[in-house]
Amino acid sequence: MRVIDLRSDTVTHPTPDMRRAIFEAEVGDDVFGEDPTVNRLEAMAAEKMGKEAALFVTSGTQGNLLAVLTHTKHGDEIILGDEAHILWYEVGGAATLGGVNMRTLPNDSGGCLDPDDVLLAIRERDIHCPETTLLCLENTHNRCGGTVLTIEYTNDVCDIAHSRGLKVHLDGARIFNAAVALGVPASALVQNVDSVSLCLSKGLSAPVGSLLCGSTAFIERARKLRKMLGGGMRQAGIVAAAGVVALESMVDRMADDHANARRLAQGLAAIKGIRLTHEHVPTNIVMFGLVPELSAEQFVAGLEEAGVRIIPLEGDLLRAVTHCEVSNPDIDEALTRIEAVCRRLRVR
Ligand code: TLP
Repeated sequence: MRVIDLRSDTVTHPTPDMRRAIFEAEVGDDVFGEDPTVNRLEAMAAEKMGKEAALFVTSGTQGNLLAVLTHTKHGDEIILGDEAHILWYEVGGAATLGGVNMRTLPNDSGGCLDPDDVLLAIRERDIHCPETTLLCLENTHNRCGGTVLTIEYTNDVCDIAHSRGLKVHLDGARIFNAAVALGVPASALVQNVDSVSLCLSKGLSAPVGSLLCGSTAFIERARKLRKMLGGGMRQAGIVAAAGVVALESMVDRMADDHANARRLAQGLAAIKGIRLTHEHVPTNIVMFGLVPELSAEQFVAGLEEAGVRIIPLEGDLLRAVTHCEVSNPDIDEALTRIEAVCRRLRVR
Protein backbone atom coordinates (compact mmCIF):
# COMPACT_ATOMS: atom_id res chain seq x y z
CA MET A 1 0.00 0.00 0.00
CA ARG A 2 1.30 3.43 -0.93
CA VAL A 3 1.63 5.63 2.15
CA ILE A 4 0.33 9.17 1.68
CA ASP A 5 2.35 11.26 4.09
CA LEU A 6 0.58 14.51 4.96
CA ARG A 7 2.37 15.11 8.27
CA SER A 8 4.44 17.98 6.92
CA ASP A 9 6.14 19.33 3.81
CA THR A 10 9.38 18.62 5.69
CA VAL A 11 9.03 14.92 4.77
CA THR A 12 9.88 15.60 1.11
CA HIS A 13 13.03 13.99 -0.33
CA PRO A 14 15.69 15.56 -2.54
CA THR A 15 14.67 15.39 -6.20
CA PRO A 16 16.84 13.58 -8.82
CA ASP A 17 18.13 17.00 -9.98
CA MET A 18 19.15 17.79 -6.42
CA ARG A 19 20.96 14.46 -6.01
CA ARG A 20 22.83 15.15 -9.24
CA ALA A 21 23.75 18.67 -8.09
CA ILE A 22 24.92 17.29 -4.73
CA PHE A 23 27.12 14.74 -6.52
CA GLU A 24 28.69 17.39 -8.71
CA ALA A 25 28.91 20.19 -6.13
CA GLU A 26 32.06 22.27 -6.03
CA VAL A 27 32.97 22.72 -2.37
CA GLY A 28 35.42 24.45 -0.04
CA ASP A 29 35.68 25.41 3.62
CA ASP A 30 32.69 27.63 4.28
CA VAL A 31 34.02 28.83 7.65
CA PHE A 32 36.78 30.47 5.56
CA GLY A 33 34.08 31.71 3.15
CA GLU A 34 35.56 29.44 0.48
CA ASP A 35 32.65 27.21 -0.49
CA PRO A 36 31.57 28.43 -3.94
CA THR A 37 28.26 26.58 -3.81
CA VAL A 38 27.30 28.03 -0.43
CA ASN A 39 28.36 31.48 -1.66
CA ARG A 40 26.19 31.05 -4.73
CA LEU A 41 23.19 29.90 -2.69
CA GLU A 42 23.56 32.82 -0.29
CA ALA A 43 23.81 35.30 -3.16
CA MET A 44 20.72 33.79 -4.82
CA ALA A 45 18.69 33.95 -1.60
CA ALA A 46 19.73 37.54 -0.91
CA GLU A 47 18.76 38.49 -4.44
CA LYS A 48 15.38 36.75 -4.24
CA MET A 49 14.60 38.47 -0.94
CA GLY A 50 15.90 41.85 -2.11
CA LYS A 51 18.35 41.97 0.81
CA GLU A 52 22.06 42.79 0.82
CA ALA A 53 23.23 39.45 2.18
CA ALA A 54 22.23 35.97 3.31
CA LEU A 55 23.58 33.24 5.55
CA PHE A 56 23.12 29.50 5.04
CA VAL A 57 21.99 28.00 8.36
CA THR A 58 21.16 24.49 9.47
CA SER A 59 17.43 24.93 10.02
CA GLY A 60 14.52 27.32 10.32
CA THR A 61 14.90 27.14 14.08
CA GLN A 62 18.56 28.18 13.86
CA GLY A 63 17.67 31.03 11.47
CA ASN A 64 15.03 32.41 13.83
CA LEU A 65 17.26 32.04 16.88
CA LEU A 66 20.11 33.82 15.11
CA ALA A 67 17.76 36.63 14.13
CA VAL A 68 16.73 37.10 17.76
CA LEU A 69 20.34 36.89 19.00
CA THR A 70 21.53 39.35 16.38
CA HIS A 71 18.77 41.94 16.72
CA THR A 72 18.50 41.97 20.52
CA LYS A 73 20.57 41.98 23.67
CA HIS A 74 20.13 39.86 26.77
CA GLY A 75 17.17 41.12 28.84
CA ASP A 76 15.27 42.76 25.97
CA GLU A 77 11.65 42.02 25.15
CA ILE A 78 10.42 40.78 21.79
CA ILE A 79 6.83 40.91 20.56
CA LEU A 80 5.34 37.95 18.73
CA GLY A 81 2.03 36.22 18.13
CA ASP A 82 0.61 33.71 20.59
CA GLU A 83 0.53 31.15 17.76
CA ALA A 84 4.08 31.88 16.54
CA HIS A 85 6.31 28.95 15.64
CA ILE A 86 9.13 30.66 17.58
CA LEU A 87 6.97 30.47 20.70
CA TRP A 88 5.52 26.99 20.23
CA TYR A 89 8.09 24.81 18.58
CA GLU A 90 11.59 26.21 18.97
CA VAL A 91 12.25 24.85 22.46
CA GLY A 92 12.07 28.34 23.93
CA GLY A 93 15.51 29.07 22.45
CA ALA A 94 14.87 32.80 22.18
CA ALA A 95 14.28 32.97 25.94
CA THR A 96 16.83 30.37 27.01
CA LEU A 97 19.73 31.24 24.74
CA GLY A 98 18.80 34.80 23.78
CA GLY A 99 17.71 35.82 27.28
CA VAL A 100 14.74 37.75 25.87
CA ASN A 101 11.27 38.06 27.30
CA MET A 102 8.67 36.80 24.81
CA ARG A 103 5.67 39.15 24.95
CA THR A 104 2.79 37.56 23.08
CA LEU A 105 -0.16 39.23 21.40
CA PRO A 106 -3.17 37.36 20.01
CA ASN A 107 -2.80 36.16 16.44
CA ASP A 108 -6.05 36.58 14.55
CA SER A 109 -7.29 33.75 12.34
CA GLY A 110 -5.24 35.13 9.45
CA GLY A 111 -1.97 35.01 11.41
CA CYS A 112 -1.91 38.81 11.86
CA LEU A 113 -1.28 40.88 14.97
CA ASP A 114 -3.52 43.89 15.47
CA PRO A 115 -1.31 46.93 14.71
CA ASP A 116 -2.92 48.79 17.63
CA ASP A 117 -2.00 45.93 19.97
CA VAL A 118 1.58 46.10 18.70
CA LEU A 119 1.78 49.80 19.35
CA LEU A 120 0.39 49.40 22.87
CA ALA A 121 2.74 46.52 23.67
CA ILE A 122 5.90 48.49 22.92
CA ARG A 123 7.33 49.50 26.28
CA GLU A 124 7.86 53.08 27.27
CA ARG A 125 11.25 53.92 28.68
CA ASP A 126 10.75 52.98 32.32
CA ILE A 127 13.09 51.74 35.00
CA HIS A 128 10.73 48.80 35.67
CA CYS A 129 10.47 47.51 32.14
CA PRO A 130 12.57 45.58 29.68
CA GLU A 131 13.33 47.36 26.42
CA THR A 132 11.25 46.24 23.43
CA THR A 133 13.63 45.79 20.52
CA LEU A 134 12.14 43.27 18.09
CA LEU A 135 8.83 42.33 16.48
CA CYS A 136 8.54 38.85 14.96
CA LEU A 137 6.04 38.00 12.23
CA GLU A 138 5.38 34.71 10.39
CA ASN A 139 4.42 34.27 6.73
CA THR A 140 2.83 31.89 5.87
CA HIS A 141 1.49 31.34 9.35
CA ASN A 142 1.79 27.69 10.30
CA ARG A 143 -0.56 27.34 13.29
CA CYS A 144 -3.10 29.70 11.74
CA GLY A 145 -3.49 27.28 8.83
CA GLY A 146 -0.91 28.41 6.28
CA THR A 147 -2.42 31.88 6.12
CA VAL A 148 -0.73 34.66 4.22
CA LEU A 149 0.29 38.13 5.36
CA THR A 150 -0.16 40.65 2.56
CA ILE A 151 2.37 43.24 1.44
CA GLU A 152 0.15 46.05 2.78
CA TYR A 153 -0.28 44.48 6.22
CA THR A 154 3.42 43.68 6.56
CA ASN A 155 4.40 47.20 5.55
CA ASP A 156 1.91 48.79 7.96
CA VAL A 157 3.06 46.82 10.95
CA CYS A 158 6.74 47.34 10.01
CA ASP A 159 6.12 51.10 9.91
CA ILE A 160 4.71 50.98 13.44
CA ALA A 161 7.63 48.93 14.76
CA HIS A 162 10.24 51.06 13.01
CA SER A 163 8.64 54.31 14.19
CA ARG A 164 9.37 53.14 17.75
CA GLY A 165 12.90 51.94 17.00
CA LEU A 166 12.15 48.20 16.87
CA LYS A 167 13.57 45.83 14.27
CA VAL A 168 11.29 43.36 12.48
CA HIS A 169 12.15 39.72 11.82
CA LEU A 170 9.94 37.59 9.59
CA ASP A 171 9.83 33.83 10.03
CA GLY A 172 9.45 33.10 6.35
CA ALA A 173 9.89 29.34 6.56
CA ARG A 174 7.18 29.20 3.85
CA ILE A 175 7.59 32.67 2.34
CA PHE A 176 7.52 31.24 -1.20
CA ASN A 177 4.14 29.62 -0.48
CA ALA A 178 2.90 33.09 0.46
CA ALA A 179 4.41 34.66 -2.67
CA VAL A 180 2.91 32.02 -4.96
CA ALA A 181 -0.51 32.30 -3.26
CA LEU A 182 -0.56 36.07 -3.68
CA GLY A 183 1.10 36.07 -7.10
CA VAL A 184 3.75 38.57 -5.99
CA PRO A 185 7.55 38.32 -5.78
CA ALA A 186 8.74 37.17 -2.35
CA SER A 187 10.96 40.27 -2.21
CA ALA A 188 7.84 42.48 -2.16
CA LEU A 189 6.56 40.65 0.92
CA VAL A 190 9.76 41.22 2.87
CA GLN A 191 10.75 44.62 1.54
CA ASN A 192 10.38 46.40 4.89
CA VAL A 193 11.38 43.69 7.34
CA ASP A 194 14.92 43.86 8.68
CA SER A 195 15.49 40.13 8.40
CA VAL A 196 13.79 37.08 7.00
CA SER A 197 14.51 33.39 7.41
CA LEU A 198 13.36 31.04 4.66
CA CYS A 199 13.43 27.27 4.55
CA LEU A 200 14.70 25.05 1.74
CA SER A 201 13.68 21.81 3.44
CA LYS A 202 9.91 22.26 3.44
CA GLY A 203 7.82 22.75 0.28
CA LEU A 204 10.99 23.27 -1.77
CA SER A 205 12.04 19.66 -1.15
CA ALA A 206 15.73 20.23 -0.35
CA PRO A 207 17.15 17.90 2.29
CA VAL A 208 18.62 20.45 4.70
CA GLY A 209 18.92 24.12 5.39
CA SER A 210 17.50 27.59 5.65
CA LEU A 211 18.70 31.05 4.81
CA LEU A 212 18.72 34.10 7.01
CA CYS A 213 18.68 37.28 4.93
CA GLY A 214 19.21 40.93 5.86
CA SER A 215 21.68 43.80 5.66
CA THR A 216 25.40 43.14 5.24
CA ALA A 217 26.14 44.26 8.81
CA PHE A 218 23.33 42.08 10.22
CA ILE A 219 24.52 39.00 8.35
CA GLU A 220 28.15 39.60 9.35
CA ARG A 221 27.13 39.56 13.02
CA ALA A 222 24.79 36.57 12.50
CA ARG A 223 27.66 34.66 10.82
CA LYS A 224 29.76 35.06 13.94
CA LEU A 225 26.89 33.97 16.18
CA ARG A 226 26.22 30.97 13.90
CA LYS A 227 29.80 29.88 14.59
CA MET A 228 29.11 30.26 18.31
CA LEU A 229 26.07 28.00 17.99
CA GLY A 230 28.16 25.36 16.23
CA GLY A 231 26.67 26.07 12.83
CA GLY A 232 29.92 26.63 10.88
CA MET A 233 29.56 23.78 8.40
CA ARG A 234 32.79 23.50 6.36
CA GLN A 235 32.11 21.80 2.97
CA ALA A 236 28.43 22.69 3.22
CA GLY A 237 28.22 23.06 -0.56
CA ILE A 238 27.21 19.39 -0.54
CA VAL A 239 23.84 20.37 0.91
CA ALA A 240 23.73 23.91 -0.46
CA ALA A 241 23.81 22.45 -3.99
CA ALA A 242 20.34 21.01 -3.42
CA GLY A 243 19.23 24.40 -2.14
CA VAL A 244 20.30 26.05 -5.39
CA VAL A 245 18.13 23.59 -7.34
CA ALA A 246 15.28 24.22 -4.88
CA LEU A 247 15.36 27.98 -5.43
CA GLU A 248 15.74 27.57 -9.20
CA SER A 249 13.06 25.01 -9.86
CA MET A 250 10.74 24.23 -6.97
CA VAL A 251 8.99 27.53 -6.25
CA ASP A 252 6.39 27.95 -8.99
CA ARG A 253 5.11 24.39 -8.72
CA MET A 254 3.86 25.07 -5.19
CA ALA A 255 0.62 26.36 -6.77
CA ASP A 256 -0.22 22.65 -7.28
CA ASP A 257 0.26 21.98 -3.55
CA HIS A 258 -2.14 24.83 -2.75
CA ALA A 259 -4.76 23.51 -5.17
CA ASN A 260 -4.37 20.03 -3.64
CA ALA A 261 -4.77 21.43 -0.13
CA ARG A 262 -7.98 23.21 -1.14
CA ARG A 263 -9.34 20.00 -2.67
CA LEU A 264 -8.37 18.07 0.43
CA ALA A 265 -10.14 20.62 2.64
CA GLN A 266 -13.29 20.49 0.52
CA GLY A 267 -13.28 16.70 0.63
CA LEU A 268 -12.69 16.63 4.40
CA ALA A 269 -15.54 19.09 5.00
CA ALA A 270 -17.89 16.65 3.24
CA ILE A 271 -16.89 13.68 5.44
CA LYS A 272 -19.24 12.94 8.33
CA GLY A 273 -17.31 13.27 11.59
CA ILE A 274 -14.86 15.93 10.38
CA ARG A 275 -15.11 19.69 10.74
CA LEU A 276 -12.75 22.20 9.23
CA THR A 277 -11.40 24.52 11.90
CA HIS A 278 -9.93 26.90 9.32
CA GLU A 279 -12.32 27.21 6.35
CA HIS A 280 -9.94 29.32 4.33
CA VAL A 281 -7.04 27.30 2.91
CA PRO A 282 -4.79 29.75 1.05
CA THR A 283 -1.65 27.59 0.85
CA ASN A 284 -0.63 24.01 1.69
CA ILE A 285 -1.80 23.56 5.31
CA VAL A 286 -5.19 22.12 6.23
CA MET A 287 -6.37 22.25 9.85
CA PHE A 288 -9.36 20.28 10.98
CA GLY A 289 -11.08 18.75 13.99
CA LEU A 290 -13.41 15.87 14.73
CA VAL A 291 -16.92 15.64 16.12
CA PRO A 292 -16.86 14.87 19.87
CA GLU A 293 -17.75 11.17 19.32
CA LEU A 294 -14.44 10.59 17.53
CA SER A 295 -11.17 10.54 19.40
CA ALA A 296 -8.21 12.19 17.68
CA GLU A 297 -5.87 9.49 18.95
CA GLN A 298 -7.93 6.64 17.47
CA PHE A 299 -8.47 8.58 14.28
CA VAL A 300 -4.74 9.20 13.72
CA ALA A 301 -3.94 5.56 14.57
CA GLY A 302 -6.69 4.37 12.20
CA LEU A 303 -5.33 6.55 9.41
CA GLU A 304 -1.82 5.27 10.03
CA GLU A 305 -3.09 1.70 9.52
CA ALA A 306 -4.84 2.86 6.36
CA GLY A 307 -1.59 4.39 5.03
CA VAL A 308 -2.42 8.07 5.54
CA ARG A 309 -0.23 10.03 7.89
CA ILE A 310 -1.24 13.30 9.52
CA ILE A 311 -0.12 15.21 12.60
CA PRO A 312 -2.23 15.60 15.74
CA LEU A 313 -1.74 18.98 17.34
CA GLU A 314 -2.98 19.67 20.86
CA GLY A 315 -6.61 18.94 21.80
CA ASP A 316 -8.47 17.47 18.85
CA LEU A 317 -6.80 19.73 16.30
CA LEU A 318 -5.31 17.86 13.34
CA ARG A 319 -3.08 19.01 10.51
CA ALA A 320 -2.49 17.79 6.97
CA VAL A 321 0.11 19.39 4.70
CA THR A 322 0.43 18.97 0.94
CA HIS A 323 3.74 18.93 -0.90
CA CYS A 324 5.47 17.81 -4.08
CA GLU A 325 5.26 14.12 -3.17
CA VAL A 326 1.47 14.19 -2.89
CA SER A 327 -0.27 14.15 -6.26
CA ASN A 328 -3.79 15.04 -7.27
CA PRO A 329 -4.89 11.37 -7.35
CA ASP A 330 -3.25 10.90 -3.92
CA ILE A 331 -5.71 13.46 -2.53
CA ASP A 332 -8.68 11.42 -3.81
CA GLU A 333 -7.14 8.26 -2.42
CA ALA A 334 -6.44 9.90 0.94
CA LEU A 335 -10.04 11.15 1.16
CA THR A 336 -11.39 7.68 0.38
CA ARG A 337 -9.23 6.15 3.10
CA ILE A 338 -10.07 8.90 5.61
CA GLU A 339 -13.79 8.49 5.00
CA ALA A 340 -13.52 4.72 5.53
CA VAL A 341 -11.69 5.24 8.84
CA CYS A 342 -14.30 7.75 10.02
CA ARG A 343 -17.12 5.36 9.11
CA ARG A 344 -15.47 2.48 10.93
CA LEU A 345 -14.80 4.53 14.08
CA ARG A 346 -18.30 6.02 14.16
CA VAL A 347 -19.96 2.62 13.87
CA ARG A 348 -17.88 1.17 16.68
N1 TLP B 1 7.75 23.58 11.25
C1 TLP B 1 7.57 22.15 11.32
C2 TLP B 1 7.44 21.72 12.79
O1 TLP B 1 8.41 22.31 13.57
C3 TLP B 1 6.12 22.03 13.41
C4 TLP B 1 6.36 21.75 10.51
O2 TLP B 1 6.21 20.54 10.28
O3 TLP B 1 5.59 22.63 10.09
N2 TLP B 1 9.10 28.37 11.20
C5 TLP B 1 7.97 27.78 10.77
C6 TLP B 1 6.81 28.63 10.41
C7 TLP B 1 7.91 26.39 10.65
O4 TLP B 1 6.78 25.83 10.24
C8 TLP B 1 9.05 25.62 10.99
C9 TLP B 1 9.00 24.11 10.93
C10 TLP B 1 10.19 26.28 11.43
C11 TLP B 1 10.18 27.67 11.53
C12 TLP B 1 11.41 25.54 11.87
O5 TLP B 1 12.09 24.94 10.83
P1 TLP B 1 13.11 23.73 11.09
O6 TLP B 1 12.25 22.53 11.29
O7 TLP B 1 13.92 23.71 9.87
O8 TLP B 1 13.89 24.07 12.30
